[in-house]
Amino acid sequence: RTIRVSNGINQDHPVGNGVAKMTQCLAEKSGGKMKLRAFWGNALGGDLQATQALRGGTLEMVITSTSPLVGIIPALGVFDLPFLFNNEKEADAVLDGEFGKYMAEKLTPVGLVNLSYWENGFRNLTNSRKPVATAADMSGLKVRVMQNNIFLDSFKTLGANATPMSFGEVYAALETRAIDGQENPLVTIDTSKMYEVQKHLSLTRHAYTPFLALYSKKLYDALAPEEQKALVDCSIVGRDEQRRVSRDLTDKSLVKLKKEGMQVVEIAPAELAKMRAATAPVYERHKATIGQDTIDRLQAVLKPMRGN
Ligand code: KDG
Repeated sequence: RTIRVSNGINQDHPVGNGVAKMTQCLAEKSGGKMKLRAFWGNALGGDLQATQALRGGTLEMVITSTSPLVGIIPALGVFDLPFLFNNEKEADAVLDGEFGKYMAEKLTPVGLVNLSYWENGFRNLTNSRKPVATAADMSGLKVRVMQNNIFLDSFKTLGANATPMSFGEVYAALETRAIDGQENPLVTIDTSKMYEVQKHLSLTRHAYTPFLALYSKKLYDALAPEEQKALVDCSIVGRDEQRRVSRDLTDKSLVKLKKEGMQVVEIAPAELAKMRAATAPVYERHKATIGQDTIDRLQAVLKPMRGN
């Protein structure tokens, strides 16, 4: 079985490491009968388009951010809430535990099986016009965000001119100055070579996006139980490798971005606190769409970890 996997970034992104590890695992478990064939750089379409293909049963897998899928599963918007996670430990505890299972159960009714959660990561702002050290500095900046109302609301609240766009269009829009900036994890800014068209980097870590390792439910249900188990088990082997490489590469990507000439601004803690406070109302405005139960269950995981 050749399992086609769609993704929007390039093979040298940590997702490439995860896919390689998952492929090796599947070959071992299936005696070479199951393998992944990855299509990089949105070759099979953007995240939302590929996900719709899974639902139709015309594509096996996509590794996608949760953010573009909120039109299908509104509860996924919980992961777009600004400054939700403080660190990867919190993200892993939420995603790999009961809450992750609870969210995965919302995907099967819409034709999607989430094999495991991989890591897109903590997102940072880049732009071509000026250093951004405060929310006030964002005023007037035309910033691309994922096609997602919570990201739109968060960046408008911070004072930016937020513009929704699929990931595949971002590099060209930055190059032609149709937009001034965008926001993504450092490993994506690095492996998508955004340093070629972006001068300024602000280490905002304003959101943590998970990746969903999704399989078409139509196609998954047609597999033998041992094939299904191999996919889930090997997606977890891939996940652990992908997160390891992503966290190892993050610091190296920052060094590289500086070497490539990006001016890096560390946001002062007092300024980050102001950004958190400014975007706190975003939670209130979107909780009905996300669902109070979803928010409560996520907070129930975080509270004990934070000693409150
Ligand atoms: O397929 C995954 C990519 O599209 C991912 O990088 C999405 O973070 C993303 C963005 O900014 O659209």
